Amino acid sequence: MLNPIVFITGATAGFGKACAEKFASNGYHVIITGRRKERLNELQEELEGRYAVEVLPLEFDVRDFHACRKAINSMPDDWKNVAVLINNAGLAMGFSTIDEGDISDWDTMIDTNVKGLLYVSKLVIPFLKDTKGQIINIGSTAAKDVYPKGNVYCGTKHAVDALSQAMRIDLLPYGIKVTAIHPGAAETEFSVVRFKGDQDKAKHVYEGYEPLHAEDIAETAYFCATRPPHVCINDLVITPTAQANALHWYKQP
Ligand code: NDP
Ligand code: 8X3
Repeated sequence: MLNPIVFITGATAGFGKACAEKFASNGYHVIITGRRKERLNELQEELEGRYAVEVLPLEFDVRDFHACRKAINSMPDDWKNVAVLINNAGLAMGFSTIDEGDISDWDTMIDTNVKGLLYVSKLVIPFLKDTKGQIINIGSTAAKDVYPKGNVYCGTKHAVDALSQAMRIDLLPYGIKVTAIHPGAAETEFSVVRFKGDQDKAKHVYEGYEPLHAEDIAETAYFCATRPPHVCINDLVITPTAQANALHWYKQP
């Protein structure tokens, strides 16, 4: 496989799916992962039909280390030549003050956003050592500021920020670049998941301004992945123009 390979977690929707499209359209072979097998198969068909690249779908839950290991170990050797890992799978679950938070929502966020990112990184870093590759972690503006009712989600994204810094230090000897991209509000399935299927509440998040589109983040990830070997973009915050940070907005009434 002569073309570079990108490994994207959470490619069944939102940023991950847009990254798969962006990298495939630029000649990357793409490993797409997520729990929804049908969506993975559809995306594989779509991308292979449209671009001269190969797509490897891997169905697994990032919260389950054994499942991560089984899926990643099952990859044919050709596919282990990973140049870029995009740790994107993640979610917010629930929106309440800390005293009213739901324990299982907390577990879901911590297990997915923090432990899942660590599990996949642990398994893919050996490949990146061989390719002198790059890790792109998707954080959030919630990694930089804490907002009311954001508590545990913000905690997990602050952890992604810290882990990105830690990876950058520890992986220096291997020439592995580590980039963290911290998006503000983007209209994906994110809020539908956070509000547990309540479409009205989800829609309300994006009213009165133009949110980011998933493609904006995909473009940014692709830019970061295509800098010359001596350049590493460490940390980027990208918001809608109407959003200054996790707390300050200008919304039209
Ligand atoms: P989406 O809900 O649209 O997509 C989330 C993706 O993550 C899906 O492909 C989903 O796949 C995958 N995923 C979730 N849980 C798991 C799991 N346990 N195992 C494997 N895959 C999982 O959200 P976004 O695209 O918006 O979010 C992507 C990342 O960006 C997340 O880390 C999020 O926190 C972050 N982010 C989002 C922002 C936004 O406003 N949208 C802003 C800042 C950061 P499946 O369900 O098939 O498993
Ligand atoms: C997602 C954006 O503002 O809901 O990370 O935290 S926000």
